[in-house]
This record gives sequence, C-alpha cells and structure tokens, in this order.
Amino acid sequence: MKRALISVSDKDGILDFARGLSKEGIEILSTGGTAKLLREGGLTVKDVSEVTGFPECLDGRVKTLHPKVHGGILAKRGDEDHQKTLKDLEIDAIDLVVINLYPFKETIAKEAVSLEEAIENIDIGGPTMLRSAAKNFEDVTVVTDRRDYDRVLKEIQKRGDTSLVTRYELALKVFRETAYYDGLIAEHLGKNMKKHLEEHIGKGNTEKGMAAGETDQGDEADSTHKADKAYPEDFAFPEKLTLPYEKVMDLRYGENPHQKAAFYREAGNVPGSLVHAEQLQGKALSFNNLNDTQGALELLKEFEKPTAVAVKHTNPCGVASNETIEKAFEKCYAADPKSIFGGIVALNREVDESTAREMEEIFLEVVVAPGFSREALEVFKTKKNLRILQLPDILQRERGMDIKKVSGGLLVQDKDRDLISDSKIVTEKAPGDEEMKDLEFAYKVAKHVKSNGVVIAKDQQTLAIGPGQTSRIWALDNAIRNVEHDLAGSVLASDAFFPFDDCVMKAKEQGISAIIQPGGSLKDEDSIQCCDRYGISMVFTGMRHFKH
Ligand code: 93A
Repeated sequence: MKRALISVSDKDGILDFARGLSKEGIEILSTGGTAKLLREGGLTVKDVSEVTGFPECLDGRVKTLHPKVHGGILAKRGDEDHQKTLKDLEIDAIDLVVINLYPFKETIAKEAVSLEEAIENIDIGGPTMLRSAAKNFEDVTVVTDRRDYDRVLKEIQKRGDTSLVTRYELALKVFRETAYYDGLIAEHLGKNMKKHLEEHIGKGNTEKGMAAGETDQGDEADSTHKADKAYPEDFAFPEKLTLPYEKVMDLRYGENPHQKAAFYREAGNVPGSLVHAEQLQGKALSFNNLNDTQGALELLKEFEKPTAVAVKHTNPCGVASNETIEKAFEKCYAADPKSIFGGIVALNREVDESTAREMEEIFLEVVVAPGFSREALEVFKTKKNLRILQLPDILQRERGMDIKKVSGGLLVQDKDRDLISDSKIVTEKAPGDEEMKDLEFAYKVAKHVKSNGVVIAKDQQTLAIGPGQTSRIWALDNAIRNVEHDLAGSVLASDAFFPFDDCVMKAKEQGISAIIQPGGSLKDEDSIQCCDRYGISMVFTGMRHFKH
C-alpha cells in the first residue's frame, strides 16, 4: 500500500489514522479542509489539485472529479493494459480511499432548512470516489466509517495491506452507505417538493413552469388532528422507493427467542415517533415491547383528553379518558384487570406519584408517557425490570406511508389518519349527547383493534373488546363472554359493517343502547330495522377501519 486519498467532512479521528498511515510510509493525498487539518497536525500531505493539475473550483463542487483520481482508483493492478494506460497517462495508483460524505442528514435535520442549503450538502465527488474504490475492492481499500480506522490501520501495520475479506466487507458497506445517502436525498426532496418549490417561486424562480402545489410527490404539511388530508387528490406513490433506514439497535431476539431481530429508524421521522422514546429505566426493550408500544401509541394519538391505553399483543385491552391521568389509568385498568397483566401502558400526560403507585401494583412490561414526575420515577425504581419510556411529543402524529412486508415486496398505503367521513344517524332514535361522545370514543378504539374488531364502552371507558376474529359475531361473542361488567346502557362500535342483524340482536340482549359502524352492507336495512324494533340508536360513519 503506497498511496492514500483522504477527504472527510467528519474529521473526528482522522489525524490519528493519517499519522498511523504516514508512519507506514504511505503517501497522503487530500482535499482542502482535510489537507489543512492534517498539515496542522504535522503531516506531509499532497493536495489533490497538485495531482490533477486542476484547481478545486466552483465553490468546491469540483475537487476530485478527475481521471487522475478515478483512473488511479479504478485501474486493475493485475491487468497489463490497465497498468500500461496508467503509465502512458501518468496516473499514479491510489490504494486506499478514506472518505465520509457531506453531512446531508444533519443538514436536513435542521429546522426550516432551505433548498439551497440542502442541495449544497449533496456530495457528488465523495460518493463517486467511494463507488470507484468499492468497485475495485480486489485491489483498493475503502473506508467510509470512522469506526473502521483502527481495524484497517492495524491490518496495514501487521501485513502491509488489508485482507481481501476486509476489502470486500468495506466495499459492501460503501454501497449500502451511498444507497442510504441517495435514499435520504430522494426522500427529502420528495417530501419537501411543495415547500421547496414555493420557496423558489418566492424568489421569482418560476422559469421551470411548475407552480408550487401543482404536483406534489410528498405529503402536505402536518396539521393537528383528523380531517386533514395526508395527500393531495392527485397524489401518486413514486415508481421507485428509496427507503433510507439505519439501525437503532440489535434486539435480543425477535417475536420468539429463536428469531434474530434489530430495530431500524427511518430518515425524516417526526418527534413523537417510537424511535424518539428515551428509556429511563428497565430491561432492554424487546421486539414485542416495541411492537406493542407502537400499537399503544397509535391509539393514544387519537385522544386529546387525559387518556390511558393498555395493550396486549398489539390489541388494546383497556382504554379510558378522564379528567385526570390518574383517574384515566384507574378506569383503563378496571376495564380489564386480567389482560393488562404483562401489558404495555401508554398515557398522554405526565405520570405523577399516585398514578405510578397504582401501576407499581401490576406486572407491566412497558410504561410510556410524555413525562414522569421525580416522585413517580422514585416509585418505579423499586421495579427494576419495568421499562419506562419518555416520549415528549407523544401526541404528534406521523405522516407518510404505512408499509407492510409481503414476500418479495412491500404493500404501501397512506396512514389511516381520519376517523369518520360522513356521520349519519340511520335509526328512528338518535343517540343522546353522552352516548354520542361514547360512540366516538368507542369508534376510535375500534379503529385500532385487529379486524374483525368490536368495542363496547361507557363513560369514556372500554368495557369489553373483541379483537381479531374471522367472523364479526364471534368478535362480539368473545368480547361479551370475557367481560365482568354490566353492559346495560353501553355503546357498541364495529370497525366494519354488520353483514347481518345478528350483532344488533346480541347487543339488545346485553342492553346496549347505541351502535356505531361504517355502514355499507347490502343488508344494512336489516340491522337498521332490528335497531328500530329494540329502540337502539345507530350511527353510520361512512369510513371503515380494517386493521390487520
Ligand atoms: O462538492 S463535491 O461533491 N465535489 C468533489 O469533487 C468532492 N471531492 C470530495 N464534494 C467532494 N468531496 C467531499 O469533500 C468529500 O466527500 C468530503 O466530505 C469533503 C471534504 O472536503 P474538505 O477536505 O475540503 O473538508
């Protein structure tokens, strides 16, 4: 190994690495800022511009994009023709390439970043060199992750070069890195097309003939709650997806102990998403913990009043809203004191000492809330294993896509953000004010129950939940069979329409007084007549909420 090209934005650790290389007799070529730093550190460095015979120009947009650089990286060492070409064109081989890219991710993470700033942070020369070096991994070593400096230096010190295995691994890392980097760019530009174009038009830059809002590949600015459209009418999903994900952590195991697992974060995630939860205490989070917590958060985001949600196997088992978070939790627990065992509890207000004391009594896996009082945290300290997650923007909703993996592909849809499209009382009897509030409450919960799902509720508290049955009447049967509450005067919500009037009859047996469901069945009339016969009121929402 004779010659290295070093060009890094993140300069952490580079001086020590370069010193090590220099000691091994490796010549160092470098770009502006990196060269300056290395020289200040006492190293002898050759400017890339000296190699190319071309100055860095266009505000640094062109520094290393030159055949003297790329020829030196891409030439095959064992190929006579390649070697002859290098000689004829007076190109020196480059054996080691050390590059990390312009900080695009950090730039777009800044609030209100301008299009100009984002664009200037799209690295062109860096990925080009990385890809050249990675393509030629048989002969060239490429380093893009500073965590590899040590390992590479040690190999060079030991054997004068790196091993083929190392070079292969490092090349693989590069192609993942450049794909991720381009993914970030595509995501950012896609999501912010409207905003960025408006910004441009604001500067009188309309010559491209595209008015802002005319087309939009991303979603619109988020607003606080329902009824805001995630996508404009003419929205089309992109032809190619470039989903940039990076690992948050490896997990101990997956859904079951024999499955390996990891947790990945997507670029551009909003505050309030699961990846922003800070763990304050407890055992390491498991795959199921994260999955269940996600289920609890999605449901919690439906409510503005103090609300507590208990979840088991991603289905809610108790939900209650009340004047205080303590009361909400009491009622959430009382909704179903059996299923909550080993469950997840999500709350949308700071947890105080008294609420913590009530939770302390139960075996829970995770408690997630926007905050915890100091006293509450003291209480939880006695339960070392209990995972406490703090998520300040817990009510902020995510925009964007909902993705499901199928074999060989992905199913993509926009998120189920709305609740009711067209609320209509279809029975002779209309629900009273309190019933109406309970209907909406129950319908919000039903939206987050696996289909077929039904929810029975009263006074902003679930009394019975029937999740995930292949027949709707079984969902209702199950809900009722397992419940110890008196259901008289309660309301019933269903995630999809009643295909027959059997659910209404069952509701009548229990004294249920009002029903909410989307409507849309061929036999809607049977259910409506049945309600009228028994004096039950029924509301159609016009919006189905299957969840699988
Ligand atoms: O503007 S670029 O896309 N054009 C180039 O030719 C180029 N060559 C290296 N960016 C380029 N780089 C990047 O400059 C590297 O990827 C690295 O991130 C950065 C290092 O610049 P400096 O050494 O001046 O701090």
